[in-house]
Order: sequence, then C-alpha cells, then structure tokens
Amino acid sequence: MVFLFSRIKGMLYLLFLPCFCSAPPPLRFSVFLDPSNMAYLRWDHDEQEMMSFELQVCTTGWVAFGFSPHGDLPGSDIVTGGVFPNGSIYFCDYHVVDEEDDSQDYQLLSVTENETSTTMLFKRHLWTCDPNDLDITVDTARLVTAFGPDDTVQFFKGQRFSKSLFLMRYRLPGGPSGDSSVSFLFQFAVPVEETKYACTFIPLPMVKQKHHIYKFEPVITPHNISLVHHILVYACGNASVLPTGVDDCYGANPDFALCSQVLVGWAVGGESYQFPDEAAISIGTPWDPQYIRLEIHYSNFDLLPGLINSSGVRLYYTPELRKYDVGVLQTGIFAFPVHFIPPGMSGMLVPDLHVFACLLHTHLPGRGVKAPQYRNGKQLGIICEDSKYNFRLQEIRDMKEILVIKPGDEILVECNFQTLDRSGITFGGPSTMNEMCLAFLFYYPHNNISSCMGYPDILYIGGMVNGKDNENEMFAVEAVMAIDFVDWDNETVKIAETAAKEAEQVVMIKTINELQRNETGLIRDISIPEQAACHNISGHLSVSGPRATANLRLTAAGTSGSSTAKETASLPLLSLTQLVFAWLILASEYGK
Ligand SMILES: *[C@@H]1O[C@H](CO)[C@@H](O)[C@H](O)[C@H]1NC(C)=O
Ligand SMILES: *[C@@H]1O[C@H](CO)[C@@H](O)[C@H](O)[C@H]1NC(C)=O
Ligand SMILES: *[C@@H]1O[C@H](CO)[C@@H](O)[C@H](O)[C@H]1NC(C)=O
Ligand SMILES: *[C@@H]1O[C@H](CO)[C@@H](O)[C@H](O)[C@H]1NC(C)=O
Ligand SMILES: *[C@@H]1O[C@H](CO)[C@@H](O)[C@H](O)[C@H]1NC(C)=O
Ligand SMILES: *[C@@H]1O[C@H](CO)[C@@H](O)[C@H](O)[C@H]1NC(C)=O
Ligand SMILES: *[C@@H]1O[C@H](CO)[C@@H](O)[C@H](O)[C@H]1NC(C)=O
Ligand SMILES: CC(=O)N[C@H]1CO[C@H](CO)[C@@H](O)[C@@H]1O
Ligand SMILES: CC(=O)N[C@H]1CO[C@H](CO)[C@@H](O)[C@@H]1O
Repeated sequence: MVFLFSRIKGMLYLLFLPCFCSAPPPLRFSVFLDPSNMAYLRWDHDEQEMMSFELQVCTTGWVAFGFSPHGDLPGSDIVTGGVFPNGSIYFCDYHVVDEEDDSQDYQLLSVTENETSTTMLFKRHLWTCDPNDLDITVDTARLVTAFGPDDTVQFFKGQRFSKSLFLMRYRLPGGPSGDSSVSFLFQFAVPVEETKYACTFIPLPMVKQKHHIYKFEPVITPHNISLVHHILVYACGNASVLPTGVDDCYGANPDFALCSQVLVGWAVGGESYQFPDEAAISIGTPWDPQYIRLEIHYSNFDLLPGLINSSGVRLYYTPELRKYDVGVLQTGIFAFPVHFIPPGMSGMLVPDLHVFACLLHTHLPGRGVKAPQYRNGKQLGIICEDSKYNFRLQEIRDMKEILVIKPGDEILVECNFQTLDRSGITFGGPSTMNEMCLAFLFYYPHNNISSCMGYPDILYIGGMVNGKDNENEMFAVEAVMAIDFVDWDNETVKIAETAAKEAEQVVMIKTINELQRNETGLIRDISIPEQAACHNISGHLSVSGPRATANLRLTAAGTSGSSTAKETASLPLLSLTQLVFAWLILASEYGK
C-alpha cells in the first residue's frame, strides 16, 4: 500500500494505487554529463514519441536534469528529485525563470538511492504543447545537470554542468569489432594556446586486396580528455602532393588543408562510429584513397604548458566485404543548390544515392544548418538539419531511415550564422575565423563524385550592396573589396542576403581526384515541414488520476553493507501540476 501526499495549492491528496509492475525497456544510449564522470545519463525513445531517461549521479543528495535554451540554468526546463534519509522520495518539474509555467511534462518512473548514488528514472514526450518547454528534436540539445550533497535543493549552490548532445539517435554505435585495426596517433606538443588545429597526413593500411573500414574510434589520452575537442579524418585523392610532418591545419602552409573529403568525425561527447551492416569504406583498390588527413582540434583553455600527447583515431577494417562501398558527398558553401548531375567524364550513369547518415559543418558563428532535397523543382523533405548547431559537436548522425537521392535531384544547404561578436565581415574559407557551410552525406553505393560545392555570383552581390548595376564592369576582386567596405546594418545585410539568393550560383562538381565540372543553378525556397503533433499531458496526469504505474525500488535508509536490500513499491507516473516549484512527497510503508 502506498500513500501519496502532495502539497498542491495547499491541498493534500491521499491515494491508493494499483501496481502494474513491468520491467522497463533497456535504454540504448548513454553518456557522462560531466568531465569527472559523476553524472551518467542513459536514454532512449520509442515509437510513441516518448523519451525515457535514467540519470545516475554519485551523490546521496538532490539531483537535477533538464533542457536549456543556451546551456545555462536560466530559462531551462528541469526535473529534480532525490531520496530523503527516511526513504521518502521527492520529485519536481521546474521551470527556472518563467513562474507562470503550469505545464508539467516530465513523468517520474522511480527515484532510488544507495550508499553512493542516486538514480532517477523519468520520461517525457518529444513535443509538449507548452510554448515554454524545450521540445526534443533533431536539433542539438543543451542539457544541464546539477546536484548537491544533501536533500536541500539549491540550484545555484550545487555542482552544475552543461553539455550539448544529439539525443535523437536511431542506432547503437559499436558492435563487435574483432578484425584488424590500425591506430593513427600522433605525438603532439600542445601549444599554450586556447585553440589549435593540428594536421598530419598518414597512409592508410597497405592491403593487397580490397578491405572495408567499418568502424572508427577516437583514441584520446585519458589524462587530458578535455584537451581534445574534435577529430576529423579526411580522405586524400591521388592528385595532391602531400606535405610531411605535423602543422597548423589552416595556417601559413595551405598544403596542410588539402584533402577535404570527410570520412569520419568525432567531437567532445561523441563516441565511436560504426557504419551500418550493409556498407563500409573501401580501401585497397586502385580507386580508393591511400592517404588520410588527420585533424585534431586541441583546446588548451587552461593554457597549461608542456602537454605532450598522443591522441588520434583507430580504424577497424576487414577483408569480409560488406554489400556496398560507402561514398561521402560533400555539399555546401553559402546557401546554394546542387544539381546532382554526374560529370560526363565516363559517360556513366550514377546510381541513386542511399543516404544513411550525415555530418553538418560550419565554423564558430554557425547556429543552424538545413539541407532540403528537391525533385522536379518540388521540395521533398529535409535530408539533414540542426537549428541549434554547436560547432563543438560535430558527429556523424544516422538518419531515421535511408533516404534516396536520384540523379537530377537538387540539394540546398542553408546555414544561419551569428556574427554579433565580430566587427568585420567574415568570408568563407578554411580557417576557423573564416566560415564554411557544409553537409557531408554518407551514402551507398559509392560513386566517384566527392563534392558539389556552390557559390553565388559575387559580381552581382557586389553590385547590389553598393547600389550599382554596373557589375559587368567589376572584377571579382573589386566586388569582394566592395563587400568588405560596406557599412553593415540591418538593411545592407538584408540586401546582401537577397542578392546572394537571387544571384546565379556556380556549382562545382568534383571527383576525389580533382576532376571538375561546373554547372549553374538557382536557389529555391525552403518550406518548413509541419511540426509533429504535440502531447499535452499536463491535464491528464493530475494526481487524482494517475494512469500508470512503474516499479519503484526504494532502499531504506540505514541499510548497511553492499547487499541489495531493496524493496518494491509502486508509484504513479508523477507529474506535477500548477505550481512552479511544487513538491510531491511520497511516503511508502517502506519509507520509514
Ligand atoms: C521524510 O523526511 C522528509 C524531509 O525531512 C519529510 O518531509 C517527510 O515527511 C518524511 N517522511 C516520513 C514518512 O517521515
Ligand atoms: C549504487 O548505485 C550505482 C548506480 O546504480 C552503482 O553503480 C553502484 O555500484 C551502487 N553502489 C553500491 C554500493 O551498491
Ligand atoms: C588518379 O586516379 C584517376 C582514376 O581514378 C586517374 O584517372 C588519374 O590519372 C590519377 N591521377 C594521378 C595524378 O595519378
Ligand atoms: C570510378 O572510377 C573508376 C575508375 O576511374 C571506375 O572503374 C569506377 O567504375 C568508377 N565508379 C563509378 C561508380 O563510376
Ligand atoms: C536589427 O535587427 C534586430 C533584430 O532583427 C534588432 O534587434 C536590431 O535592433 C536592429 N538594428 C537596427 C540598427 O535596426
Ligand atoms: C569551375 O569554376 C571554378 C571556380 O570559378 C574554376 O576555377 C574552374 O576552372 C571551373 N572549371 C571548369 C571545368 O570550368
Ligand atoms: C494542456 O491541458 C491543460 C489541461 O487540460 C490545459 O489547461 C492547458 O491549457 C493545455 N495547454 C495547451 C498548450 O494546450
Ligand atoms: C584538462 C586536464 O585534464 N589537464 C591535465 C592534463 O595532464 C596534465 C599532466 O598529466 C595535468 O596536469 C592536467 O591537469
Ligand atoms: C602530459 C601528458 O598528459 N602526457 C600523457 C600523454 O599520453 C600518454 C599515453 O598516451 C601518457 O602516458 C602521458 O602521461
């Protein structure tokens, strides 16, 4: 028998609850939320558009978890919970700033505690109907975690962490990996600089016959895990003469920026990546890349001197061939359309692209990337998007289902940038201070086209922002200078945006070996697909009408030893109503 007491608008509810005890499904995805591995999150989502979470924190005090608009506490949508020393539990849905938020969207499944940790299990709908709430979408989520040593919740005094994470995953990374592997590591004296991009060129394994690379794993020196920000592996074609040694990727020697076709990527918070069972990257044939460029972004924010480290990647490869070879199509630069037309070099037809994953890439000012697909002038859907893009989280993301791109389809890549912190204009280019706008599409079967990159007619834009229509008399260099001298304000930004969209676009189609063909194109409008229906559970899960129960395992306070002295009681899916910071206090007969 369970009693539920809740103080809601000063009223007291007393309930008897039935028990539909069922084992919770395993949560497939997991990550540590803080650098010292105190807080561990497991999560998963189901077809009913519910996302379940299990938060495990090394504390016997309160724990909190939530979604934040920008990564900090104000404005975030948080649940807190814990177990009092007497075994009673508390749980609360809380909106940090907006005191009028009366919508309750988290449902508690259980809170348990042992000698060292508190574990809270809860779930919520992806789309809630509350405008104050932060929906769970394909965008990068900003998560906040906090916890304290005792059961007095004090957000601003506890330990607090924020983390960007991509939650909408469909497939577990990893799987068995028993075959040959090769590690590409380099010893690198990390300079006393906040940001350093180090690059080196490394040969792929010299296998005598065709092999498949099917998995990629970051290798990072454990002591300095926060030092490595991201790792990217690019494939090199046969057309470039590659430099030796390690150098700045985007520094004085432009050769260190050669090879731009991303093969795999990892960023802080990421994990290993394994290709789907039916496709992998081919090596060992004459048409395959023989070298890679390894790019490691170090962030020495504490400016520690004398850090020498060897980090890098491990690639797993096997002679047991998958059905298809993976290709990577790089599309992007500015907002531009790509006519997916194969270069007529061999006169061969290119088969449909089966896209299974994508990776978005901009530099620091990037705030959002969107890549819609068009067929016969009509938008089919969005291949890949993140409207809360975080530069520090560049990872390969699996698609929900395989998407087919047919020859003749168009792909547009649109990026949103925010440059409020910059006074001068930001031009496109490879350095971190320049900008990029790219979407890498991972597909099979492999074809020889490696990139479709576009840019607008700079003469036209130069003419428009200077209020001249004599663009024919301008040279490209003058046009760029003209753009550099514009007094940028809302109006000129608008003119430039419009001009860039109206301008004729040059689309360069290249193979990995730098064979090239140019096309022209135009930019189509992007329509925003309708949002999925939201779920307003606020009214349905009031305390007087609990609809379901879940297992609650309470560890009675004072239980000694490491035995699993747990008792089972039932608990409704709790979801608070009405109060901004209301508490549910639940006492079970085991709670004494
Ligand atoms: C357990 O302790 C909490 C906090 O001290 C208190 O609010 C609650 O009433 C107690 N529960 C029981 C069953 O004694
Ligand atoms: C306490 O719970 C955590 C999380 O479930 C677990 O990792 C740990 O081993 C447990 N400790 C003891 C002493 O049972
Ligand atoms: C690179 O490979 C292509 C075949 O894919 C070949 O046609 C070309 O001649 C090669 N270029 C060089 C410089 O070896
Ligand atoms: C890619 O090029 C190689 C040789 O240049 C050719 O043998 C192969 O069939 C081409 N692949 C495709 C998909 O066109
Ligand atoms: C420019 O537009 C932004 C919002 O779009 C607005 O906040 C800002 O005040 C505007 N600046 C000027 C100078 O009009
Ligand atoms: C395509 O355009 C680029 C950039 O304008 C130019 O460098 C290149 O020569 C052109 N290639 C062809 C085949 O026209
Ligand atoms: C959600 O449902 C509750 C109770 O039925 C209602 O008060 C509230 O206005 C609804 N919210 C929205 C955004 O529809
Ligand atoms: C950020 C970080 O963990 N830095 C550590 C890297 O390694 C050196 C030496 O082992 C430590 O002193 C730093 O604290
Ligand atoms: C200074 C530092 O952290 N050095 C570490 C680099 O990585 C190796 C292992 O790869 C460690 O043994 C060093 O301590």
